[in-house]
Amino acid sequence: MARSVSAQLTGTGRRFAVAVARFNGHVVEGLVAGAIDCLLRHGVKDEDITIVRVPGAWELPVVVKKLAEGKKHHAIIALGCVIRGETPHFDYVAGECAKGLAAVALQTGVPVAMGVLTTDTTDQAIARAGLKAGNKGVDAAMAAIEMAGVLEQL
Ligand code: INI
Repeated sequence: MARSVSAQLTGTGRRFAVAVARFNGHVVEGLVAGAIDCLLRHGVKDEDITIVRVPGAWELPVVVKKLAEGKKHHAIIALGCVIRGETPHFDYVAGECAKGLAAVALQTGVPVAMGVLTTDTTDQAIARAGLKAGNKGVDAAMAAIEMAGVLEQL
């Protein structure tokens, strides 16, 4: 019979880091609240969560890399918000952030959950940070919990 690998959605006994971009903080703090609440409700202890704040989404990859290389966390959650309407260099900031986060996960083998909103408008961002369209911070935390469990089994 085929071997099937899938994870229980429990964070019990696991450690997570949350890297948070301060830019667009009014949106990002909704993502942080959602992610932390999700981790706690899935059994992660408060003292097993490390939160690191950086200026903007551009700075997330280097900090996530340092955290991943430290090998103290089972997964890392990156949270931020890049809004196209407010920046002519949206594509650079959002693109390099996403590429950098993906590269860190591949280079280190530590899962990095992508909780960086990239939207056209502030309203779209607010909607995805706990208002009308769910909370991308919760989604990222769930992905981090699942990936920690999957990797443990491989
Ligand atoms: N950083 C963001 O996280 N979101 C943005 O929308 C944004 N805009 O609009 O420019 C942004 N810029 C700052 C950038 O991430 C760096 O912090 C800055 O360039 C300093 O290196």
